[in-house]
Amino acid sequence: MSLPNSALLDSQESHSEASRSSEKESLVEKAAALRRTAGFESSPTEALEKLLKKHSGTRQLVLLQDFPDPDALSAAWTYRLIANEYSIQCDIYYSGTLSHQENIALVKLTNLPAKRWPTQASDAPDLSQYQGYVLIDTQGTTSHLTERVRDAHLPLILVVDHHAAQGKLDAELADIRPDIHATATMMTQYLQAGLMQLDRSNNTHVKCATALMHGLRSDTSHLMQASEPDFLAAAYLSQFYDAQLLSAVLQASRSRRVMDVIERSLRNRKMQNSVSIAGVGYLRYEDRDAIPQAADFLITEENVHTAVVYGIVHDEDEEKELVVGSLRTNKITLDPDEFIKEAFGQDSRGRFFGGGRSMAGGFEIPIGFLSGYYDNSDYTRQKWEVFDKQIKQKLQRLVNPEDGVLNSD
Ligand SMILES: [Mn+2]
Repeated sequence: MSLPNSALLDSQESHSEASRSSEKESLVEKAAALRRTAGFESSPTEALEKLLKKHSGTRQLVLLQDFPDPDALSAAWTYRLIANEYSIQCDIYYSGTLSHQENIALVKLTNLPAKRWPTQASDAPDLSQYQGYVLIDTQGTTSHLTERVRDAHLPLILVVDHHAAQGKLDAELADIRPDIHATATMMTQYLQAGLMQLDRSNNTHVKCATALMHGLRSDTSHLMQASEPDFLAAAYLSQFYDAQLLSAVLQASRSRRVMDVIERSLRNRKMQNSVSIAGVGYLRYEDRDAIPQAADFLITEENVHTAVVYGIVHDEDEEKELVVGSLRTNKITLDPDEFIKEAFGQDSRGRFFGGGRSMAGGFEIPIGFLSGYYDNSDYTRQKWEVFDKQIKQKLQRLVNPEDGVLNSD
Protein backbone atom coordinates (compact mmCIF):
# COMPACT_ATOMS: atom_id res chain seq x y z
CA MET A 1 0.00 0.00 0.00
CA SER A 2 1.42 3.38 -0.88
CA LEU A 3 1.28 6.25 1.54
CA PRO A 4 0.41 9.84 0.66
CA ASN A 5 3.54 11.89 0.04
CA SER A 6 2.17 14.96 1.73
CA ALA A 7 1.71 12.98 4.92
CA LEU A 8 5.33 13.05 5.87
CA LEU A 9 6.04 16.33 7.52
CA ASP A 10 9.45 17.75 7.75
CA SER A 11 9.79 18.93 11.31
CA GLN A 12 10.59 22.44 10.16
CA GLU A 13 7.40 22.76 8.18
CA SER A 14 4.25 23.77 9.91
CA HIS A 15 1.33 21.47 9.32
CA SER A 16 -0.89 22.89 6.61
CA GLU A 17 -4.58 22.99 7.37
CA ALA A 18 -6.25 19.99 5.81
CA SER A 19 -6.54 20.59 2.08
CA ARG A 20 -8.33 23.91 1.94
CA SER A 21 -8.61 23.85 -1.81
CA SER A 22 -7.60 21.77 -4.77
CA GLU A 23 -5.12 24.52 -5.64
CA LYS A 24 -3.34 23.82 -2.40
CA GLU A 25 -3.41 20.08 -3.08
CA SER A 26 -1.74 20.48 -6.42
CA LEU A 27 0.92 22.59 -4.69
CA VAL A 28 1.50 19.72 -2.28
CA GLU A 29 1.83 17.32 -5.19
CA LYS A 30 4.25 19.62 -6.96
CA ALA A 31 6.33 19.91 -3.80
CA ALA A 32 6.38 16.12 -3.45
CA ALA A 33 7.47 15.72 -7.09
CA LEU A 34 10.23 18.28 -6.53
CA ARG A 35 11.39 16.39 -3.46
CA ARG A 36 11.48 13.15 -5.43
CA THR A 37 13.50 14.61 -8.29
CA ALA A 38 15.86 16.14 -5.74
CA GLY A 39 16.41 12.64 -4.40
CA PHE A 40 14.43 12.94 -1.18
CA GLU A 41 12.26 10.14 0.11
CA SER A 42 8.86 9.78 -1.46
CA SER A 43 7.24 7.85 1.38
CA PRO A 44 7.31 7.71 5.18
CA THR A 45 8.54 4.10 4.94
CA GLU A 46 11.59 5.03 2.88
CA ALA A 47 12.35 7.90 5.23
CA LEU A 48 12.05 5.70 8.31
CA GLU A 49 14.12 2.93 6.76
CA LYS A 50 16.89 5.39 5.99
CA LEU A 51 16.76 6.72 9.54
CA LEU A 52 16.90 3.23 11.06
CA LYS A 53 19.89 2.26 8.92
CA LYS A 54 21.67 5.43 9.96
CA HIS A 55 21.16 4.69 13.66
CA SER A 56 21.97 0.99 13.45
CA GLY A 57 23.88 -0.28 16.47
CA THR A 58 22.57 2.40 18.86
CA ARG A 59 20.29 2.35 21.87
CA GLN A 60 17.14 4.49 21.99
CA LEU A 61 14.72 5.60 24.66
CA VAL A 62 11.09 5.39 23.56
CA LEU A 63 8.78 7.70 25.51
CA LEU A 64 5.01 7.43 25.80
CA GLN A 65 2.41 9.68 27.38
CA ASP A 66 2.26 9.47 31.19
CA PHE A 67 -0.84 7.29 31.18
CA PRO A 68 -0.27 5.20 28.09
CA ASP A 69 -3.27 3.82 26.25
CA PRO A 70 -3.39 0.67 24.10
CA ASP A 71 -2.59 2.68 20.97
CA ALA A 72 0.62 4.08 22.45
CA LEU A 73 1.68 0.79 24.04
CA SER A 74 1.14 -1.34 20.93
CA ALA A 75 2.69 1.20 18.54
CA ALA A 76 5.80 1.53 20.73
CA TRP A 77 6.18 -2.23 20.93
CA THR A 78 5.93 -2.48 17.13
CA TYR A 79 8.55 0.23 16.74
CA ARG A 80 10.82 -1.68 19.13
CA LEU A 81 10.46 -4.86 17.05
CA ILE A 82 11.08 -2.99 13.79
CA ALA A 83 14.09 -1.14 15.22
CA ASN A 84 15.50 -4.42 16.47
CA GLU A 85 15.65 -5.62 12.85
CA TYR A 86 18.06 -2.74 12.27
CA SER A 87 20.16 -3.59 15.36
CA ILE A 88 18.70 -0.75 17.39
CA GLN A 89 17.87 -1.52 21.01
CA CYS A 90 14.87 0.26 22.51
CA ASP A 91 13.64 0.71 26.06
CA ILE A 92 10.03 1.86 26.34
CA TYR A 93 9.13 4.11 29.29
CA TYR A 94 6.20 6.16 30.63
CA SER A 95 6.26 8.26 33.78
CA GLY A 96 2.71 7.78 35.08
CA THR A 97 0.94 4.51 35.59
CA LEU A 98 -1.19 1.92 33.84
CA SER A 99 -4.61 2.56 35.25
CA HIS A 100 -7.30 1.12 33.02
CA GLN A 101 -7.91 -2.58 33.79
CA GLU A 102 -7.72 -3.35 30.05
CA ASN A 103 -4.26 -1.78 29.80
CA ILE A 104 -2.98 -3.77 32.75
CA ALA A 105 -4.41 -6.94 31.19
CA LEU A 106 -2.89 -6.05 27.80
CA VAL A 107 0.59 -5.62 29.24
CA LYS A 108 0.36 -8.75 31.40
CA LEU A 109 -1.18 -11.07 28.81
CA THR A 110 1.10 -10.07 25.94
CA ASN A 111 4.28 -9.48 27.98
CA LEU A 112 4.39 -6.02 26.48
CA PRO A 113 7.85 -4.54 27.18
CA ALA A 114 6.91 -1.08 28.51
CA LYS A 115 8.14 0.07 31.91
CA ARG A 116 7.19 2.78 34.37
CA TRP A 117 9.91 5.34 34.97
CA PRO A 118 11.06 4.79 38.58
CA THR A 119 9.75 7.37 41.04
CA GLN A 120 13.02 7.27 42.99
CA ALA A 121 15.61 9.34 41.14
CA SER A 122 18.35 6.91 42.23
CA ASP A 123 16.62 4.03 40.40
CA ALA A 124 16.17 5.95 37.15
CA PRO A 125 18.00 4.60 34.10
CA ASP A 126 21.25 6.26 33.16
CA LEU A 127 20.35 8.50 30.23
CA SER A 128 23.91 8.55 28.91
CA GLN A 129 23.47 4.98 27.63
CA TYR A 130 21.02 6.26 25.00
CA GLN A 131 22.00 7.93 21.74
CA GLY A 132 18.60 9.56 21.36
CA TYR A 133 14.90 9.35 22.11
CA VAL A 134 11.72 8.62 20.19
CA LEU A 135 8.16 9.85 20.85
CA ILE A 136 5.28 7.52 19.97
CA ASP A 137 1.59 8.57 20.01
CA THR A 138 2.62 11.86 21.63
CA GLN A 139 4.62 14.94 20.69
CA GLY A 140 6.09 15.23 24.15
CA THR A 141 3.45 17.50 25.64
CA THR A 142 1.75 14.65 27.53
CA SER A 143 4.91 13.24 29.10
CA HIS A 144 6.71 14.45 32.20
CA LEU A 145 9.86 12.75 30.90
CA THR A 146 10.31 15.12 27.96
CA GLU A 147 11.98 17.81 30.04
CA ARG A 148 14.29 15.29 31.65
CA VAL A 149 15.63 13.97 28.35
CA ARG A 150 15.95 17.51 26.99
CA ASP A 151 17.97 18.50 30.05
CA ALA A 152 20.22 15.52 29.36
CA HIS A 153 20.68 16.84 25.77
CA LEU A 154 19.40 13.64 24.20
CA PRO A 155 18.54 14.31 20.56
CA LEU A 156 14.96 13.69 19.42
CA ILE A 157 15.34 11.16 16.64
CA LEU A 158 11.79 10.30 15.65
CA VAL A 159 8.16 11.24 16.31
CA VAL A 160 5.30 9.04 15.11
CA ASP A 161 1.91 10.45 16.09
CA HIS A 162 -1.62 11.00 14.83
CA HIS A 163 -2.56 13.98 17.00
CA ALA A 164 -2.68 17.47 15.50
CA ALA A 165 0.74 19.10 15.33
CA GLN A 166 1.50 20.77 18.64
CA GLY A 167 4.14 23.26 17.71
CA LYS A 168 7.65 23.02 16.36
CA LEU A 169 9.49 19.76 16.97
CA ASP A 170 13.23 19.52 16.72
CA ALA A 171 13.15 15.94 15.46
CA GLU A 172 15.34 14.25 12.88
CA LEU A 173 12.17 12.74 11.40
CA ALA A 174 8.55 13.48 12.27
CA ASP A 175 5.73 11.42 10.85
CA ILE A 176 2.62 13.23 12.07
CA ARG A 177 -0.64 12.37 10.37
CA PRO A 178 -3.77 13.82 11.99
CA ASP A 179 -5.90 12.30 9.22
CA ILE A 180 -5.16 8.83 10.63
CA HIS A 181 -7.06 7.83 13.76
CA ALA A 182 -4.48 5.69 15.52
CA THR A 183 -0.71 5.44 15.73
CA ALA A 184 -1.28 1.68 15.55
CA THR A 185 -2.57 2.23 12.00
CA MET A 186 0.61 4.11 11.06
CA MET A 187 2.80 1.36 12.53
CA THR A 188 0.79 -1.30 10.71
CA GLN A 189 1.37 0.59 7.46
CA TYR A 190 5.11 0.46 8.13
CA LEU A 191 4.83 -3.30 8.58
CA GLN A 192 2.78 -3.69 5.40
CA ALA A 193 5.28 -1.61 3.47
CA GLY A 194 7.91 -4.18 4.37
CA LEU A 195 9.94 -2.76 7.28
CA MET A 196 9.30 -6.05 9.09
CA GLN A 197 7.47 -9.18 7.99
CA LEU A 198 5.01 -10.48 10.57
CA ASP A 199 5.18 -14.23 11.03
CA ARG A 200 2.11 -16.16 12.20
CA SER A 201 4.26 -18.84 13.81
CA ASN A 202 6.14 -16.27 15.91
CA ASN A 203 4.42 -15.91 19.27
CA THR A 204 5.72 -12.39 19.86
CA HIS A 205 4.47 -11.26 16.45
CA VAL A 206 1.01 -12.69 17.12
CA LYS A 207 0.85 -10.93 20.49
CA CYS A 208 2.07 -7.67 19.01
CA ALA A 209 -0.50 -7.86 16.19
CA THR A 210 -3.17 -8.47 18.84
CA ALA A 211 -1.98 -5.42 20.78
CA LEU A 212 -2.07 -3.34 17.58
CA MET A 213 -5.61 -4.50 16.86
CA HIS A 214 -6.61 -3.50 20.39
CA GLY A 215 -4.87 -0.12 20.05
CA LEU A 216 -6.48 0.57 16.70
CA ARG A 217 -9.94 -0.40 17.96
CA SER A 218 -9.72 1.60 21.15
CA ASP A 219 -8.61 4.82 19.40
CA THR A 220 -11.45 4.53 16.87
CA SER A 221 -14.32 3.72 19.29
CA HIS A 222 -14.30 0.07 18.22
CA LEU A 223 -13.82 1.09 14.56
CA MET A 224 -16.93 3.29 14.55
CA GLN A 225 -14.77 6.36 13.90
CA ALA A 226 -12.28 4.49 11.73
CA SER A 227 -11.49 5.78 8.26
CA GLU A 228 -10.31 3.77 5.27
CA PRO A 229 -6.62 3.50 6.29
CA ASP A 230 -7.66 2.24 9.76
CA PHE A 231 -9.92 -0.43 8.24
CA LEU A 232 -7.18 -1.48 5.81
CA ALA A 233 -4.70 -1.77 8.69
CA ALA A 234 -7.23 -3.82 10.70
CA ALA A 235 -7.75 -6.09 7.68
CA TYR A 236 -4.01 -6.68 7.47
CA LEU A 237 -3.72 -7.38 11.21
CA SER A 238 -6.64 -9.82 11.01
CA GLN A 239 -4.25 -12.33 9.38
CA PHE A 240 -1.99 -12.37 12.42
CA TYR A 241 -3.86 -11.45 15.61
CA ASP A 242 -5.22 -13.81 18.23
CA ALA A 243 -8.96 -13.15 18.66
CA GLN A 244 -9.14 -15.13 21.89
CA LEU A 245 -6.32 -13.15 23.43
CA LEU A 246 -8.01 -9.88 22.42
CA SER A 247 -11.25 -11.01 23.99
CA ALA A 248 -9.38 -11.88 27.21
CA VAL A 249 -7.96 -8.33 27.29
CA LEU A 250 -11.40 -6.81 26.72
CA GLN A 251 -12.96 -8.90 29.47
CA ALA A 252 -10.69 -7.54 32.18
CA SER A 253 -12.97 -6.66 35.04
CA ARG A 254 -13.17 -3.40 36.96
CA SER A 255 -11.81 -3.22 40.47
CA ARG A 256 -14.15 -2.49 43.37
CA ARG A 257 -12.58 0.95 43.81
CA VAL A 258 -13.29 1.85 40.18
CA MET A 259 -16.90 0.72 40.68
CA ASP A 260 -17.06 2.99 43.77
CA VAL A 261 -15.91 6.01 41.76
CA ILE A 262 -18.56 5.31 39.12
CA GLU A 263 -21.14 5.06 41.88
CA ARG A 264 -20.04 8.42 43.31
CA SER A 265 -20.27 10.02 39.87
CA LEU A 266 -23.85 8.78 39.58
CA ARG A 267 -24.77 10.12 42.99
CA ASN A 268 -23.11 13.53 42.53
CA ARG A 269 -24.07 14.27 38.93
CA LYS A 270 -25.75 17.58 38.14
CA MET A 271 -27.61 18.03 34.88
CA GLN A 272 -27.85 21.27 32.96
CA ASN A 273 -28.73 21.79 29.33
CA SER A 274 -28.15 18.07 28.55
CA VAL A 275 -24.70 18.16 30.14
CA SER A 276 -24.04 15.88 33.09
CA ILE A 277 -21.32 17.12 35.47
CA ALA A 278 -19.99 15.10 38.40
CA GLY A 279 -17.21 15.64 40.93
CA VAL A 280 -16.10 12.41 42.59
CA GLY A 281 -13.83 13.71 45.35
CA TYR A 282 -10.50 12.05 46.10
CA LEU A 283 -9.17 8.93 44.44
CA ARG A 284 -5.92 7.02 44.34
CA TYR A 285 -3.37 7.43 41.57
CA GLU A 286 -3.82 3.82 40.42
CA ASP A 287 -7.54 4.43 40.01
CA ARG A 288 -7.20 7.52 37.88
CA ASP A 289 -8.75 5.78 34.92
CA ALA A 290 -12.01 5.42 36.84
CA ILE A 291 -12.70 9.05 35.82
CA PRO A 292 -12.99 8.52 32.04
CA GLN A 293 -14.85 5.28 32.71
CA ALA A 294 -17.36 7.16 34.86
CA ALA A 295 -17.76 9.75 32.09
CA ASP A 296 -18.29 6.93 29.57
CA PHE A 297 -21.08 5.66 31.80
CA LEU A 298 -22.79 9.00 32.54
CA ILE A 299 -23.11 9.79 28.86
CA THR A 300 -25.35 6.73 28.38
CA GLU A 301 -28.21 8.40 30.28
CA GLU A 302 -31.15 9.64 28.20
CA ASN A 303 -31.19 13.34 27.28
CA VAL A 304 -27.49 13.63 28.06
CA HIS A 305 -25.13 14.45 25.20
CA THR A 306 -22.05 15.41 27.19
CA ALA A 307 -20.59 14.21 30.48
CA VAL A 308 -17.73 15.68 32.51
CA VAL A 309 -16.31 13.84 35.52
CA TYR A 310 -13.44 15.09 37.69
CA GLY A 311 -11.76 14.34 40.97
CA ILE A 312 -8.60 14.96 42.97
CA VAL A 313 -6.04 12.26 42.26
CA HIS A 314 -3.63 11.61 45.10
CA ASP A 315 -0.21 10.10 44.42
CA GLU A 316 1.16 8.54 47.60
CA ASP A 317 4.59 7.83 46.11
CA GLU A 318 5.30 11.39 45.17
CA GLU A 319 3.03 13.12 47.68
CA LYS A 320 1.36 15.16 45.00
CA GLU A 321 -2.22 15.87 44.10
CA LEU A 322 -3.88 17.10 40.97
CA VAL A 323 -7.36 17.60 39.63
CA VAL A 324 -8.02 15.20 36.78
CA GLY A 325 -11.09 15.38 34.58
CA SER A 326 -12.58 13.71 31.53
CA LEU A 327 -15.13 14.83 29.00
CA ARG A 328 -17.18 12.61 26.72
CA THR A 329 -19.64 13.90 24.17
CA ASN A 330 -21.72 12.62 21.29
CA LYS A 331 -22.80 16.09 20.24
CA ILE A 332 -21.29 16.63 16.81
CA THR A 333 -21.10 20.41 17.13
CA LEU A 334 -19.11 20.25 20.36
CA ASP A 335 -15.34 20.18 19.95
CA PRO A 336 -13.89 18.73 23.19
CA ASP A 337 -10.53 20.36 22.53
CA GLU A 338 -12.04 23.82 22.17
CA PHE A 339 -14.43 23.27 25.07
CA ILE A 340 -11.71 22.32 27.55
CA LYS A 341 -9.31 25.05 26.44
CA GLU A 342 -12.10 27.60 26.69
CA ALA A 343 -13.28 26.35 30.10
CA PHE A 344 -9.94 26.22 31.90
CA GLY A 345 -7.61 28.49 29.94
CA GLN A 346 -3.83 28.39 30.30
CA ASP A 347 -1.32 28.26 33.13
CA SER A 348 1.27 30.96 33.84
CA ARG A 349 3.60 29.42 31.24
CA GLY A 350 0.96 29.58 28.53
CA ARG A 351 0.19 25.87 28.52
CA PHE A 352 -3.39 24.67 28.38
CA PHE A 353 -4.67 22.45 31.17
CA GLY A 354 -5.99 19.96 28.69
CA GLY A 355 -7.41 19.27 25.29
CA GLY A 356 -9.04 16.59 23.26
CA ARG A 357 -9.78 14.73 20.10
CA SER A 358 -13.12 13.97 18.52
CA MET A 359 -15.78 13.09 21.12
CA ALA A 360 -13.36 12.95 24.06
CA GLY A 361 -11.11 15.22 26.06
CA GLY A 362 -9.32 15.51 29.36
CA PHE A 363 -7.69 17.96 31.72
CA GLU A 364 -5.16 18.04 34.56
CA ILE A 365 -4.86 20.94 36.96
CA PRO A 366 -1.99 20.90 39.46
CA ILE A 367 -2.96 21.70 43.03
CA GLY A 368 0.49 23.00 43.83
CA PHE A 369 0.96 24.49 47.27
CA LEU A 370 -2.38 23.09 48.49
CA SER A 371 -1.18 19.56 47.74
CA GLY A 372 -0.84 17.04 50.51
CA TYR A 373 -3.04 14.77 52.48
CA TYR A 374 -3.77 15.58 56.10
CA ASP A 375 -5.52 13.62 58.79
CA ASN A 376 -7.73 16.61 59.41
CA SER A 377 -10.83 15.50 57.55
CA ASP A 378 -12.40 18.96 57.79
CA TYR A 379 -9.53 20.50 55.88
CA THR A 380 -9.60 17.74 53.26
CA ARG A 381 -13.33 18.23 52.78
CA GLN A 382 -12.99 22.02 52.46
CA LYS A 383 -10.22 21.67 49.94
CA TRP A 384 -12.38 19.42 47.80
CA GLU A 385 -15.32 21.82 48.05
CA VAL A 386 -13.22 24.74 46.82
CA PHE A 387 -11.97 22.86 43.76
CA ASP A 388 -15.37 21.33 43.12
CA LYS A 389 -17.07 24.76 43.09
CA GLN A 390 -14.40 26.37 40.95
CA ILE A 391 -14.48 23.65 38.28
CA LYS A 392 -18.28 23.55 38.23
CA GLN A 393 -18.40 27.32 37.76
CA LYS A 394 -15.97 27.23 34.87
CA LEU A 395 -17.89 24.42 33.18
CA GLN A 396 -21.32 25.88 33.78
CA ARG A 397 -20.26 29.18 32.27
CA LEU A 398 -20.02 27.32 28.95
CA VAL A 399 -23.06 25.13 29.48
CA ASN A 400 -25.41 27.96 30.43
CA PRO A 401 -28.07 28.45 27.73
CA GLU A 402 -27.78 32.28 27.71
CA ASP A 403 -24.11 32.73 26.91
CA GLY A 404 -22.62 29.27 26.59
CA VAL A 405 -21.08 27.59 23.61
CA LEU A 406 -23.63 24.82 23.85
CA ASN A 407 -26.44 27.08 22.78
CA SER A 408 -26.58 25.75 19.26
CA ASP A 409 -29.88 23.89 19.40
MN1 LIG B 1 -3.48 7.38 19.85
